[in-house]
Amino acid sequence: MHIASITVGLLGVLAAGVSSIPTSPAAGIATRQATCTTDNAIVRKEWTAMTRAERLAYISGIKCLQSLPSRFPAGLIPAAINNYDDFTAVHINQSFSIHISGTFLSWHREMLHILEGELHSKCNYPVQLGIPYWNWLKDPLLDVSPIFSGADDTLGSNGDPDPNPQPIQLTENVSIPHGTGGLCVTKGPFANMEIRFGPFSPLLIPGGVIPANWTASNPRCLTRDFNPYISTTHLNVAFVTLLQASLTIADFQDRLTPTALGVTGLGLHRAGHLALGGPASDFFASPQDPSFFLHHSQVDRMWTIWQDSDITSGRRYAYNGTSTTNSPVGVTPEVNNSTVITFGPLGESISLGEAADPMAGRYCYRYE
Ligand SMILES: *[C@@H]1O[C@H](CO)[C@@H](O)[C@H](O)[C@H]1NC(C)=O
Ligand SMILES: *[C@@H]1O[C@H](CO)[C@@H](O)[C@H](O)[C@H]1NC(C)=O
Ligand SMILES: *[C@@H]1O[C@H](CO)[C@@H](O)[C@H](O)[C@H]1NC(C)=O
Ligand SMILES: *[C@@H]1O[C@H](CO)[C@@H](O)[C@H](O)[C@H]1NC(C)=O
Ligand SMILES: *[C@@H]1O[C@H](CO)[C@@H](O)[C@H](O)[C@H]1NC(C)=O
Ligand SMILES: *[C@@H]1O[C@H](CO)[C@@H](O)[C@H](O)[C@H]1NC(C)=O
Ligand SMILES: [Cu+2]
Repeated sequence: MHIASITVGLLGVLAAGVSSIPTSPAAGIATRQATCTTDNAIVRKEWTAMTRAERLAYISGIKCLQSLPSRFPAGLIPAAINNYDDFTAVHINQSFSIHISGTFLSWHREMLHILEGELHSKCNYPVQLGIPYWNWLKDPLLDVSPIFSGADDTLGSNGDPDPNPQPIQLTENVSIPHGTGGLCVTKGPFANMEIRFGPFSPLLIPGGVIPANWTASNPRCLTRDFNPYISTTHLNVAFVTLLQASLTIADFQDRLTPTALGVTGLGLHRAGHLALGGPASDFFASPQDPSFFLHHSQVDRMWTIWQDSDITSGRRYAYNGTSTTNSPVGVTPEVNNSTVITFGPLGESISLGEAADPMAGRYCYRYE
């Protein structure tokens, strides 16, 4: 299926009258896909390993997407005003198939790839540079964090402190201590950024149904609520070691996002979301916080490392679960290499098999 998009990309370049095909981003990516090597792969760097100029390019790339129009038909999704919002819209719409399911890792990998491609093709983001990642172990959620201090080359600060903080309810019977913020992000490039989707209560999750008014616009500021309890007790080296020691993809997925909260911890994927708080911890609408993509880049890095560590025993094409959240029996079939995942107006549909290898087929990126 990726052949079609390369053709369209080249035609687009030709139609635009660009004479030097090999230097255009679209043609460059097509060329790299044919012969992907360590040398020509897009490099996804840890945030602190990027130069200041690279960090600023990423920040302005996200702002660029926020300045471009939504790709949904006008009026269909009132909360989706811009191209960046489209990622949240597509994510919300598929919430109950792409989480705690057999499609989770593949779907989020492709979503990152689409964002990365749009940064390259529309927003002047350097073509050899990929989406950065948030190394949970290296960049804790502190006021001095290179990702979250609120300086001009960060993703913005914690939210301002809530004078009346309440415990955070995760399920009917499970709650966690409140964080140290809670109100609007007021420092850094995304200070007072407007978000419009949700908020959606986590108590909606067991019902498995997206609220009918999910497309409605509810403009407000981006908030965060950094949670030191979560980052120290759940987002730590012991859990990363346990994750990488997984012998099966079922265990690997379960250590990222366990179905049963509290039995084996929160899972690293869920803990990252909850450590940030605010919309970043919204099961449905989390891509609204730009840190979403750095967190998921780290999740994808974890998967990449695990896949690469034992390719002979089939980790590359290992799957477990169905296309429905919590993978209940008999609702949707067990996924396999041919299961198709979709991306609305953001991109073509692909099979899980096409999302299995960061260094082959439609992808050519590596983590550094
Ligand atoms: C939501 O997803 C379904 C398929 O799962 C699709 O048919 C529908 O068009 C999507 N809606 C929007 C608004 O993207
Ligand atoms: C929450 O606790 C109550 C009282 O113990 C129990 O009846 C209920 O089933 C629990 N809910 C869930 C989702 O486990
Ligand atoms: C959607 O409906 C719920 C339930 O009626 C309501 O609480 C919420 O404010 C509505 N959301 C928006 C964005 O209108
Ligand atoms: C997925 O993993 C679970 C738990 O290990 C297991 O019971 C189930 O059989 C697996 N499904 C497939 C298709 O391998
Ligand atoms: C993949 O799953 C689908 C749906 O259950 C099934 O029709 C198909 O035969 C499976 N393919 C393989 C190769 O097992
Ligand atoms: C899975 O699908 C990919 C892409 O279509 C293909 O390259 C690969 O050989 C398939 N692997 C298995 C084990 O079926
Ligand atoms: Cu998600």
